[in-house]
Amino acid sequence: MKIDCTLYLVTDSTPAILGKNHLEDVVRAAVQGGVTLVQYRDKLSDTGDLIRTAQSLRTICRQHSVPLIINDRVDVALAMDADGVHLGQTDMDIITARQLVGSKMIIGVTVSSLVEAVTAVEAGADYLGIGTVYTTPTKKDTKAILGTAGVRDILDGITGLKKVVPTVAIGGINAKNIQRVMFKSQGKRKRLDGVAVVSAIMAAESPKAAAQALRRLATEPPGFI
Ligand code: TZP
Ligand code: MG
Repeated sequence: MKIDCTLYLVTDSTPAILGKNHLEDVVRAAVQGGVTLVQYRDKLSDTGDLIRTAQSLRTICRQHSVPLIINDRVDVALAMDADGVHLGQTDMDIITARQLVGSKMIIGVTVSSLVEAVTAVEAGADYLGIGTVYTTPTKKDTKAILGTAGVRDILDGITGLKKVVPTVAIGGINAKNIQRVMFKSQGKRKRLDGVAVVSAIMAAESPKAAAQALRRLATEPPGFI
């Protein structure tokens, strides 16, 4: 499956982000607004609820041909036939996950250093989430704050690898800074394929309008940065 990472929505079901909204409604609005990839990230629900919610998100995503990726849980991804699974550095290792999910399922990996990025690509990751770019209340246990320069260093470091995988940046990205993150460095060097956001869409008054605006900003060359 071709992965379009331009605007990657990572969900969050905690009251601080979702408020009184329903997860399904927010995801539906976000895909209507132009999100190209969705990750169901839920650290609280038990396995049965995870599978049920993932199934209903999959129905919504498939209506818009948007792949649904499951955070952390290879078993949940397999149980409801997700399009992919997203693994952090302390989750199941990529080689074991690949043996379990086969070649068709997307495996995405979070990396916060060049060593992690090279290791993930060589182990068979299909895309990389590079972060954390900026400090964010959404995830307080972040290992490193990279800034745009740190993201740039990782992108430069993986440019020469035999396998090229799409990359997204994550962490504190919003409508104000998205173009800085996406377009700060161009030229021949590999640049990001997109950005991943949680609160910029999930906590927006109108997730659809927020997704539309972010999609436009992620694709249009900036006026200035
Ligand atoms: N991984 C690194 S930062 C982050 C994750 C899941 C949370 C990003 O949330 P937000 O609200 O887009 O800053
Ligand atoms: Mg994880």
